[in-house]
Amino acid sequence: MQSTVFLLVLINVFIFTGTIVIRTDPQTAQNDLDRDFWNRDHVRRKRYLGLNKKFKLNKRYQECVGPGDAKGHCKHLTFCPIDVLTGTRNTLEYLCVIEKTFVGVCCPDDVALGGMIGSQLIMDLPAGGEDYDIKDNLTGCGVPSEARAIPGGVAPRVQEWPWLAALFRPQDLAEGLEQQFCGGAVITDLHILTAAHCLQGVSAQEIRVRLGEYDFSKSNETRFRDHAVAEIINHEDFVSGTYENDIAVVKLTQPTTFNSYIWPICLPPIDLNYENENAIVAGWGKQYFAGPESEVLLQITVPIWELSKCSQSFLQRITDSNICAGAYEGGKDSCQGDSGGPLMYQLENGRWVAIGVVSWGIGCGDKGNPGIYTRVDKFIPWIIKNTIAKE
Ligand code: 4AZ
Repeated sequence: MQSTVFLLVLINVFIFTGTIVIRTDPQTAQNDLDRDFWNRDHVRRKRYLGLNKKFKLNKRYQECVGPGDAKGHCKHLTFCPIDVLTGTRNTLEYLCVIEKTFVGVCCPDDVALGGMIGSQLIMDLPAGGEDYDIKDNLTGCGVPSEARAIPGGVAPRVQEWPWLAALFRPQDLAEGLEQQFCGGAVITDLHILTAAHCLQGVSAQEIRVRLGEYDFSKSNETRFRDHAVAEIINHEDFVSGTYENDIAVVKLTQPTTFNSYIWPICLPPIDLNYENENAIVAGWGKQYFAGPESEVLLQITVPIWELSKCSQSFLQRITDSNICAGAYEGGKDSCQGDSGGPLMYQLENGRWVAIGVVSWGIGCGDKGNPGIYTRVDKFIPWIIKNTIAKE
C-alpha cells in the first residue's frame, strides 16, 4: 500500500503514511449485548448469509433425474431457468424436497448452469438480490462491525475490514520472513477470493489463510484464526504473461465462524459503472515499490479511472475485465503483497462489495500508472460455479 502523508495520530485510530488504518478495541466485542447478538441463530449457524427468513439459496441440492431423463439437482423453482413443470405430463415426478422444508423441482444441470444470467447468479451469493435490502441491516455480507452492533450496544468506534484475508506460508512466519505473500477476501465461511497469480505453483498444503488479523507483529492478539487450505481453484484461463483472468478461490478445510473480526464482503452487482468514483484498497503489502511490507493492515482511498484513459496509459492490454484505480497525481496505490486483496466499494445502502482483486501494476504509486484490478462482476458465474454450486 503506498501513500504520501506521514504518521499523525495514534489513539485507537491509527494513521500510517497517509493511510488511515483503523482499529477496534477487541474488548468492545466482548460485552454481553454483543455476545447475545453473535449467539443468535442467523449469525452462528448459517453458512451463507441470507438477509430475511424467506431467503432461498440458488444452490444445487440432492441429485435427481429431471425431464427427458436428464441428470439434475433439486433446486428452488425460481432458480431453475426453464419451467420444469410446464409441458411435462407427470408434473409430480419432478418435484423434490429441499432440506425437509421447501418443495423444489428437479432442474437439469446443463440448463441450470448454461442458462443462468447475472441477476439469477447473483442470488447464489451472500450479496444476492434481496440481500441488498436496506431495511435489514443487521446481518449479511459487507456490513462493517460498527453497523452490525445492536442499538444500545457498545459499537466499535471505527471501521475495520473483517473480510481481509492474508495468505501465508507457516514456514515463512516461523523464520521471521515477510509475514504474508498475498491478500484475499472472505466471501463465504469456506471461500476466499484472491488472485490466480498469487497461487501459481503453490500447493494447498504449503499455505494457510489468516482471518481476523490486523497487526502481524502482535502475536498475543487472539482474534485471528489460521485456516488450512483444502483446495486452490485458479481460473482455468489465467494467462501468466498478461494476467488476464487473474482470479482464484481458496477453499478452507473447515468453515470459519463469523464474528466481529471475521465477516464476509458482498460480491458486486453486475455492470455498475464505477468510473470516477472512489474505492478503497487494503492490505499488508509493500509501502512503496521494493520497500518494506507493513505489519499493520493499511488502507487507501483511490479513484477509479475511466477505462479508456487507463488503457492509453499502458502498452499492455487492459480489458473490460479490469478496473484501474490509483491517485491521478500518483502516491496512492496498492503494491506488491497487496495482490489478491479486494478493491472495496460502498453501495448506497452501506454495504461493501469487492469490485476488484489487486492484480498488477507498473511500480507502485507512479503518476500515470494506476493499479490494475480484476473486475469481479465479470467473474460471478465462475465464482458461483467454484464455490457454492460445487458443494
Ligand atoms: C504486485 O507485484 C503488484 N501498483 C500489485 C499491485 C500493483 C503493483 C504490483 C499496483 O503484486
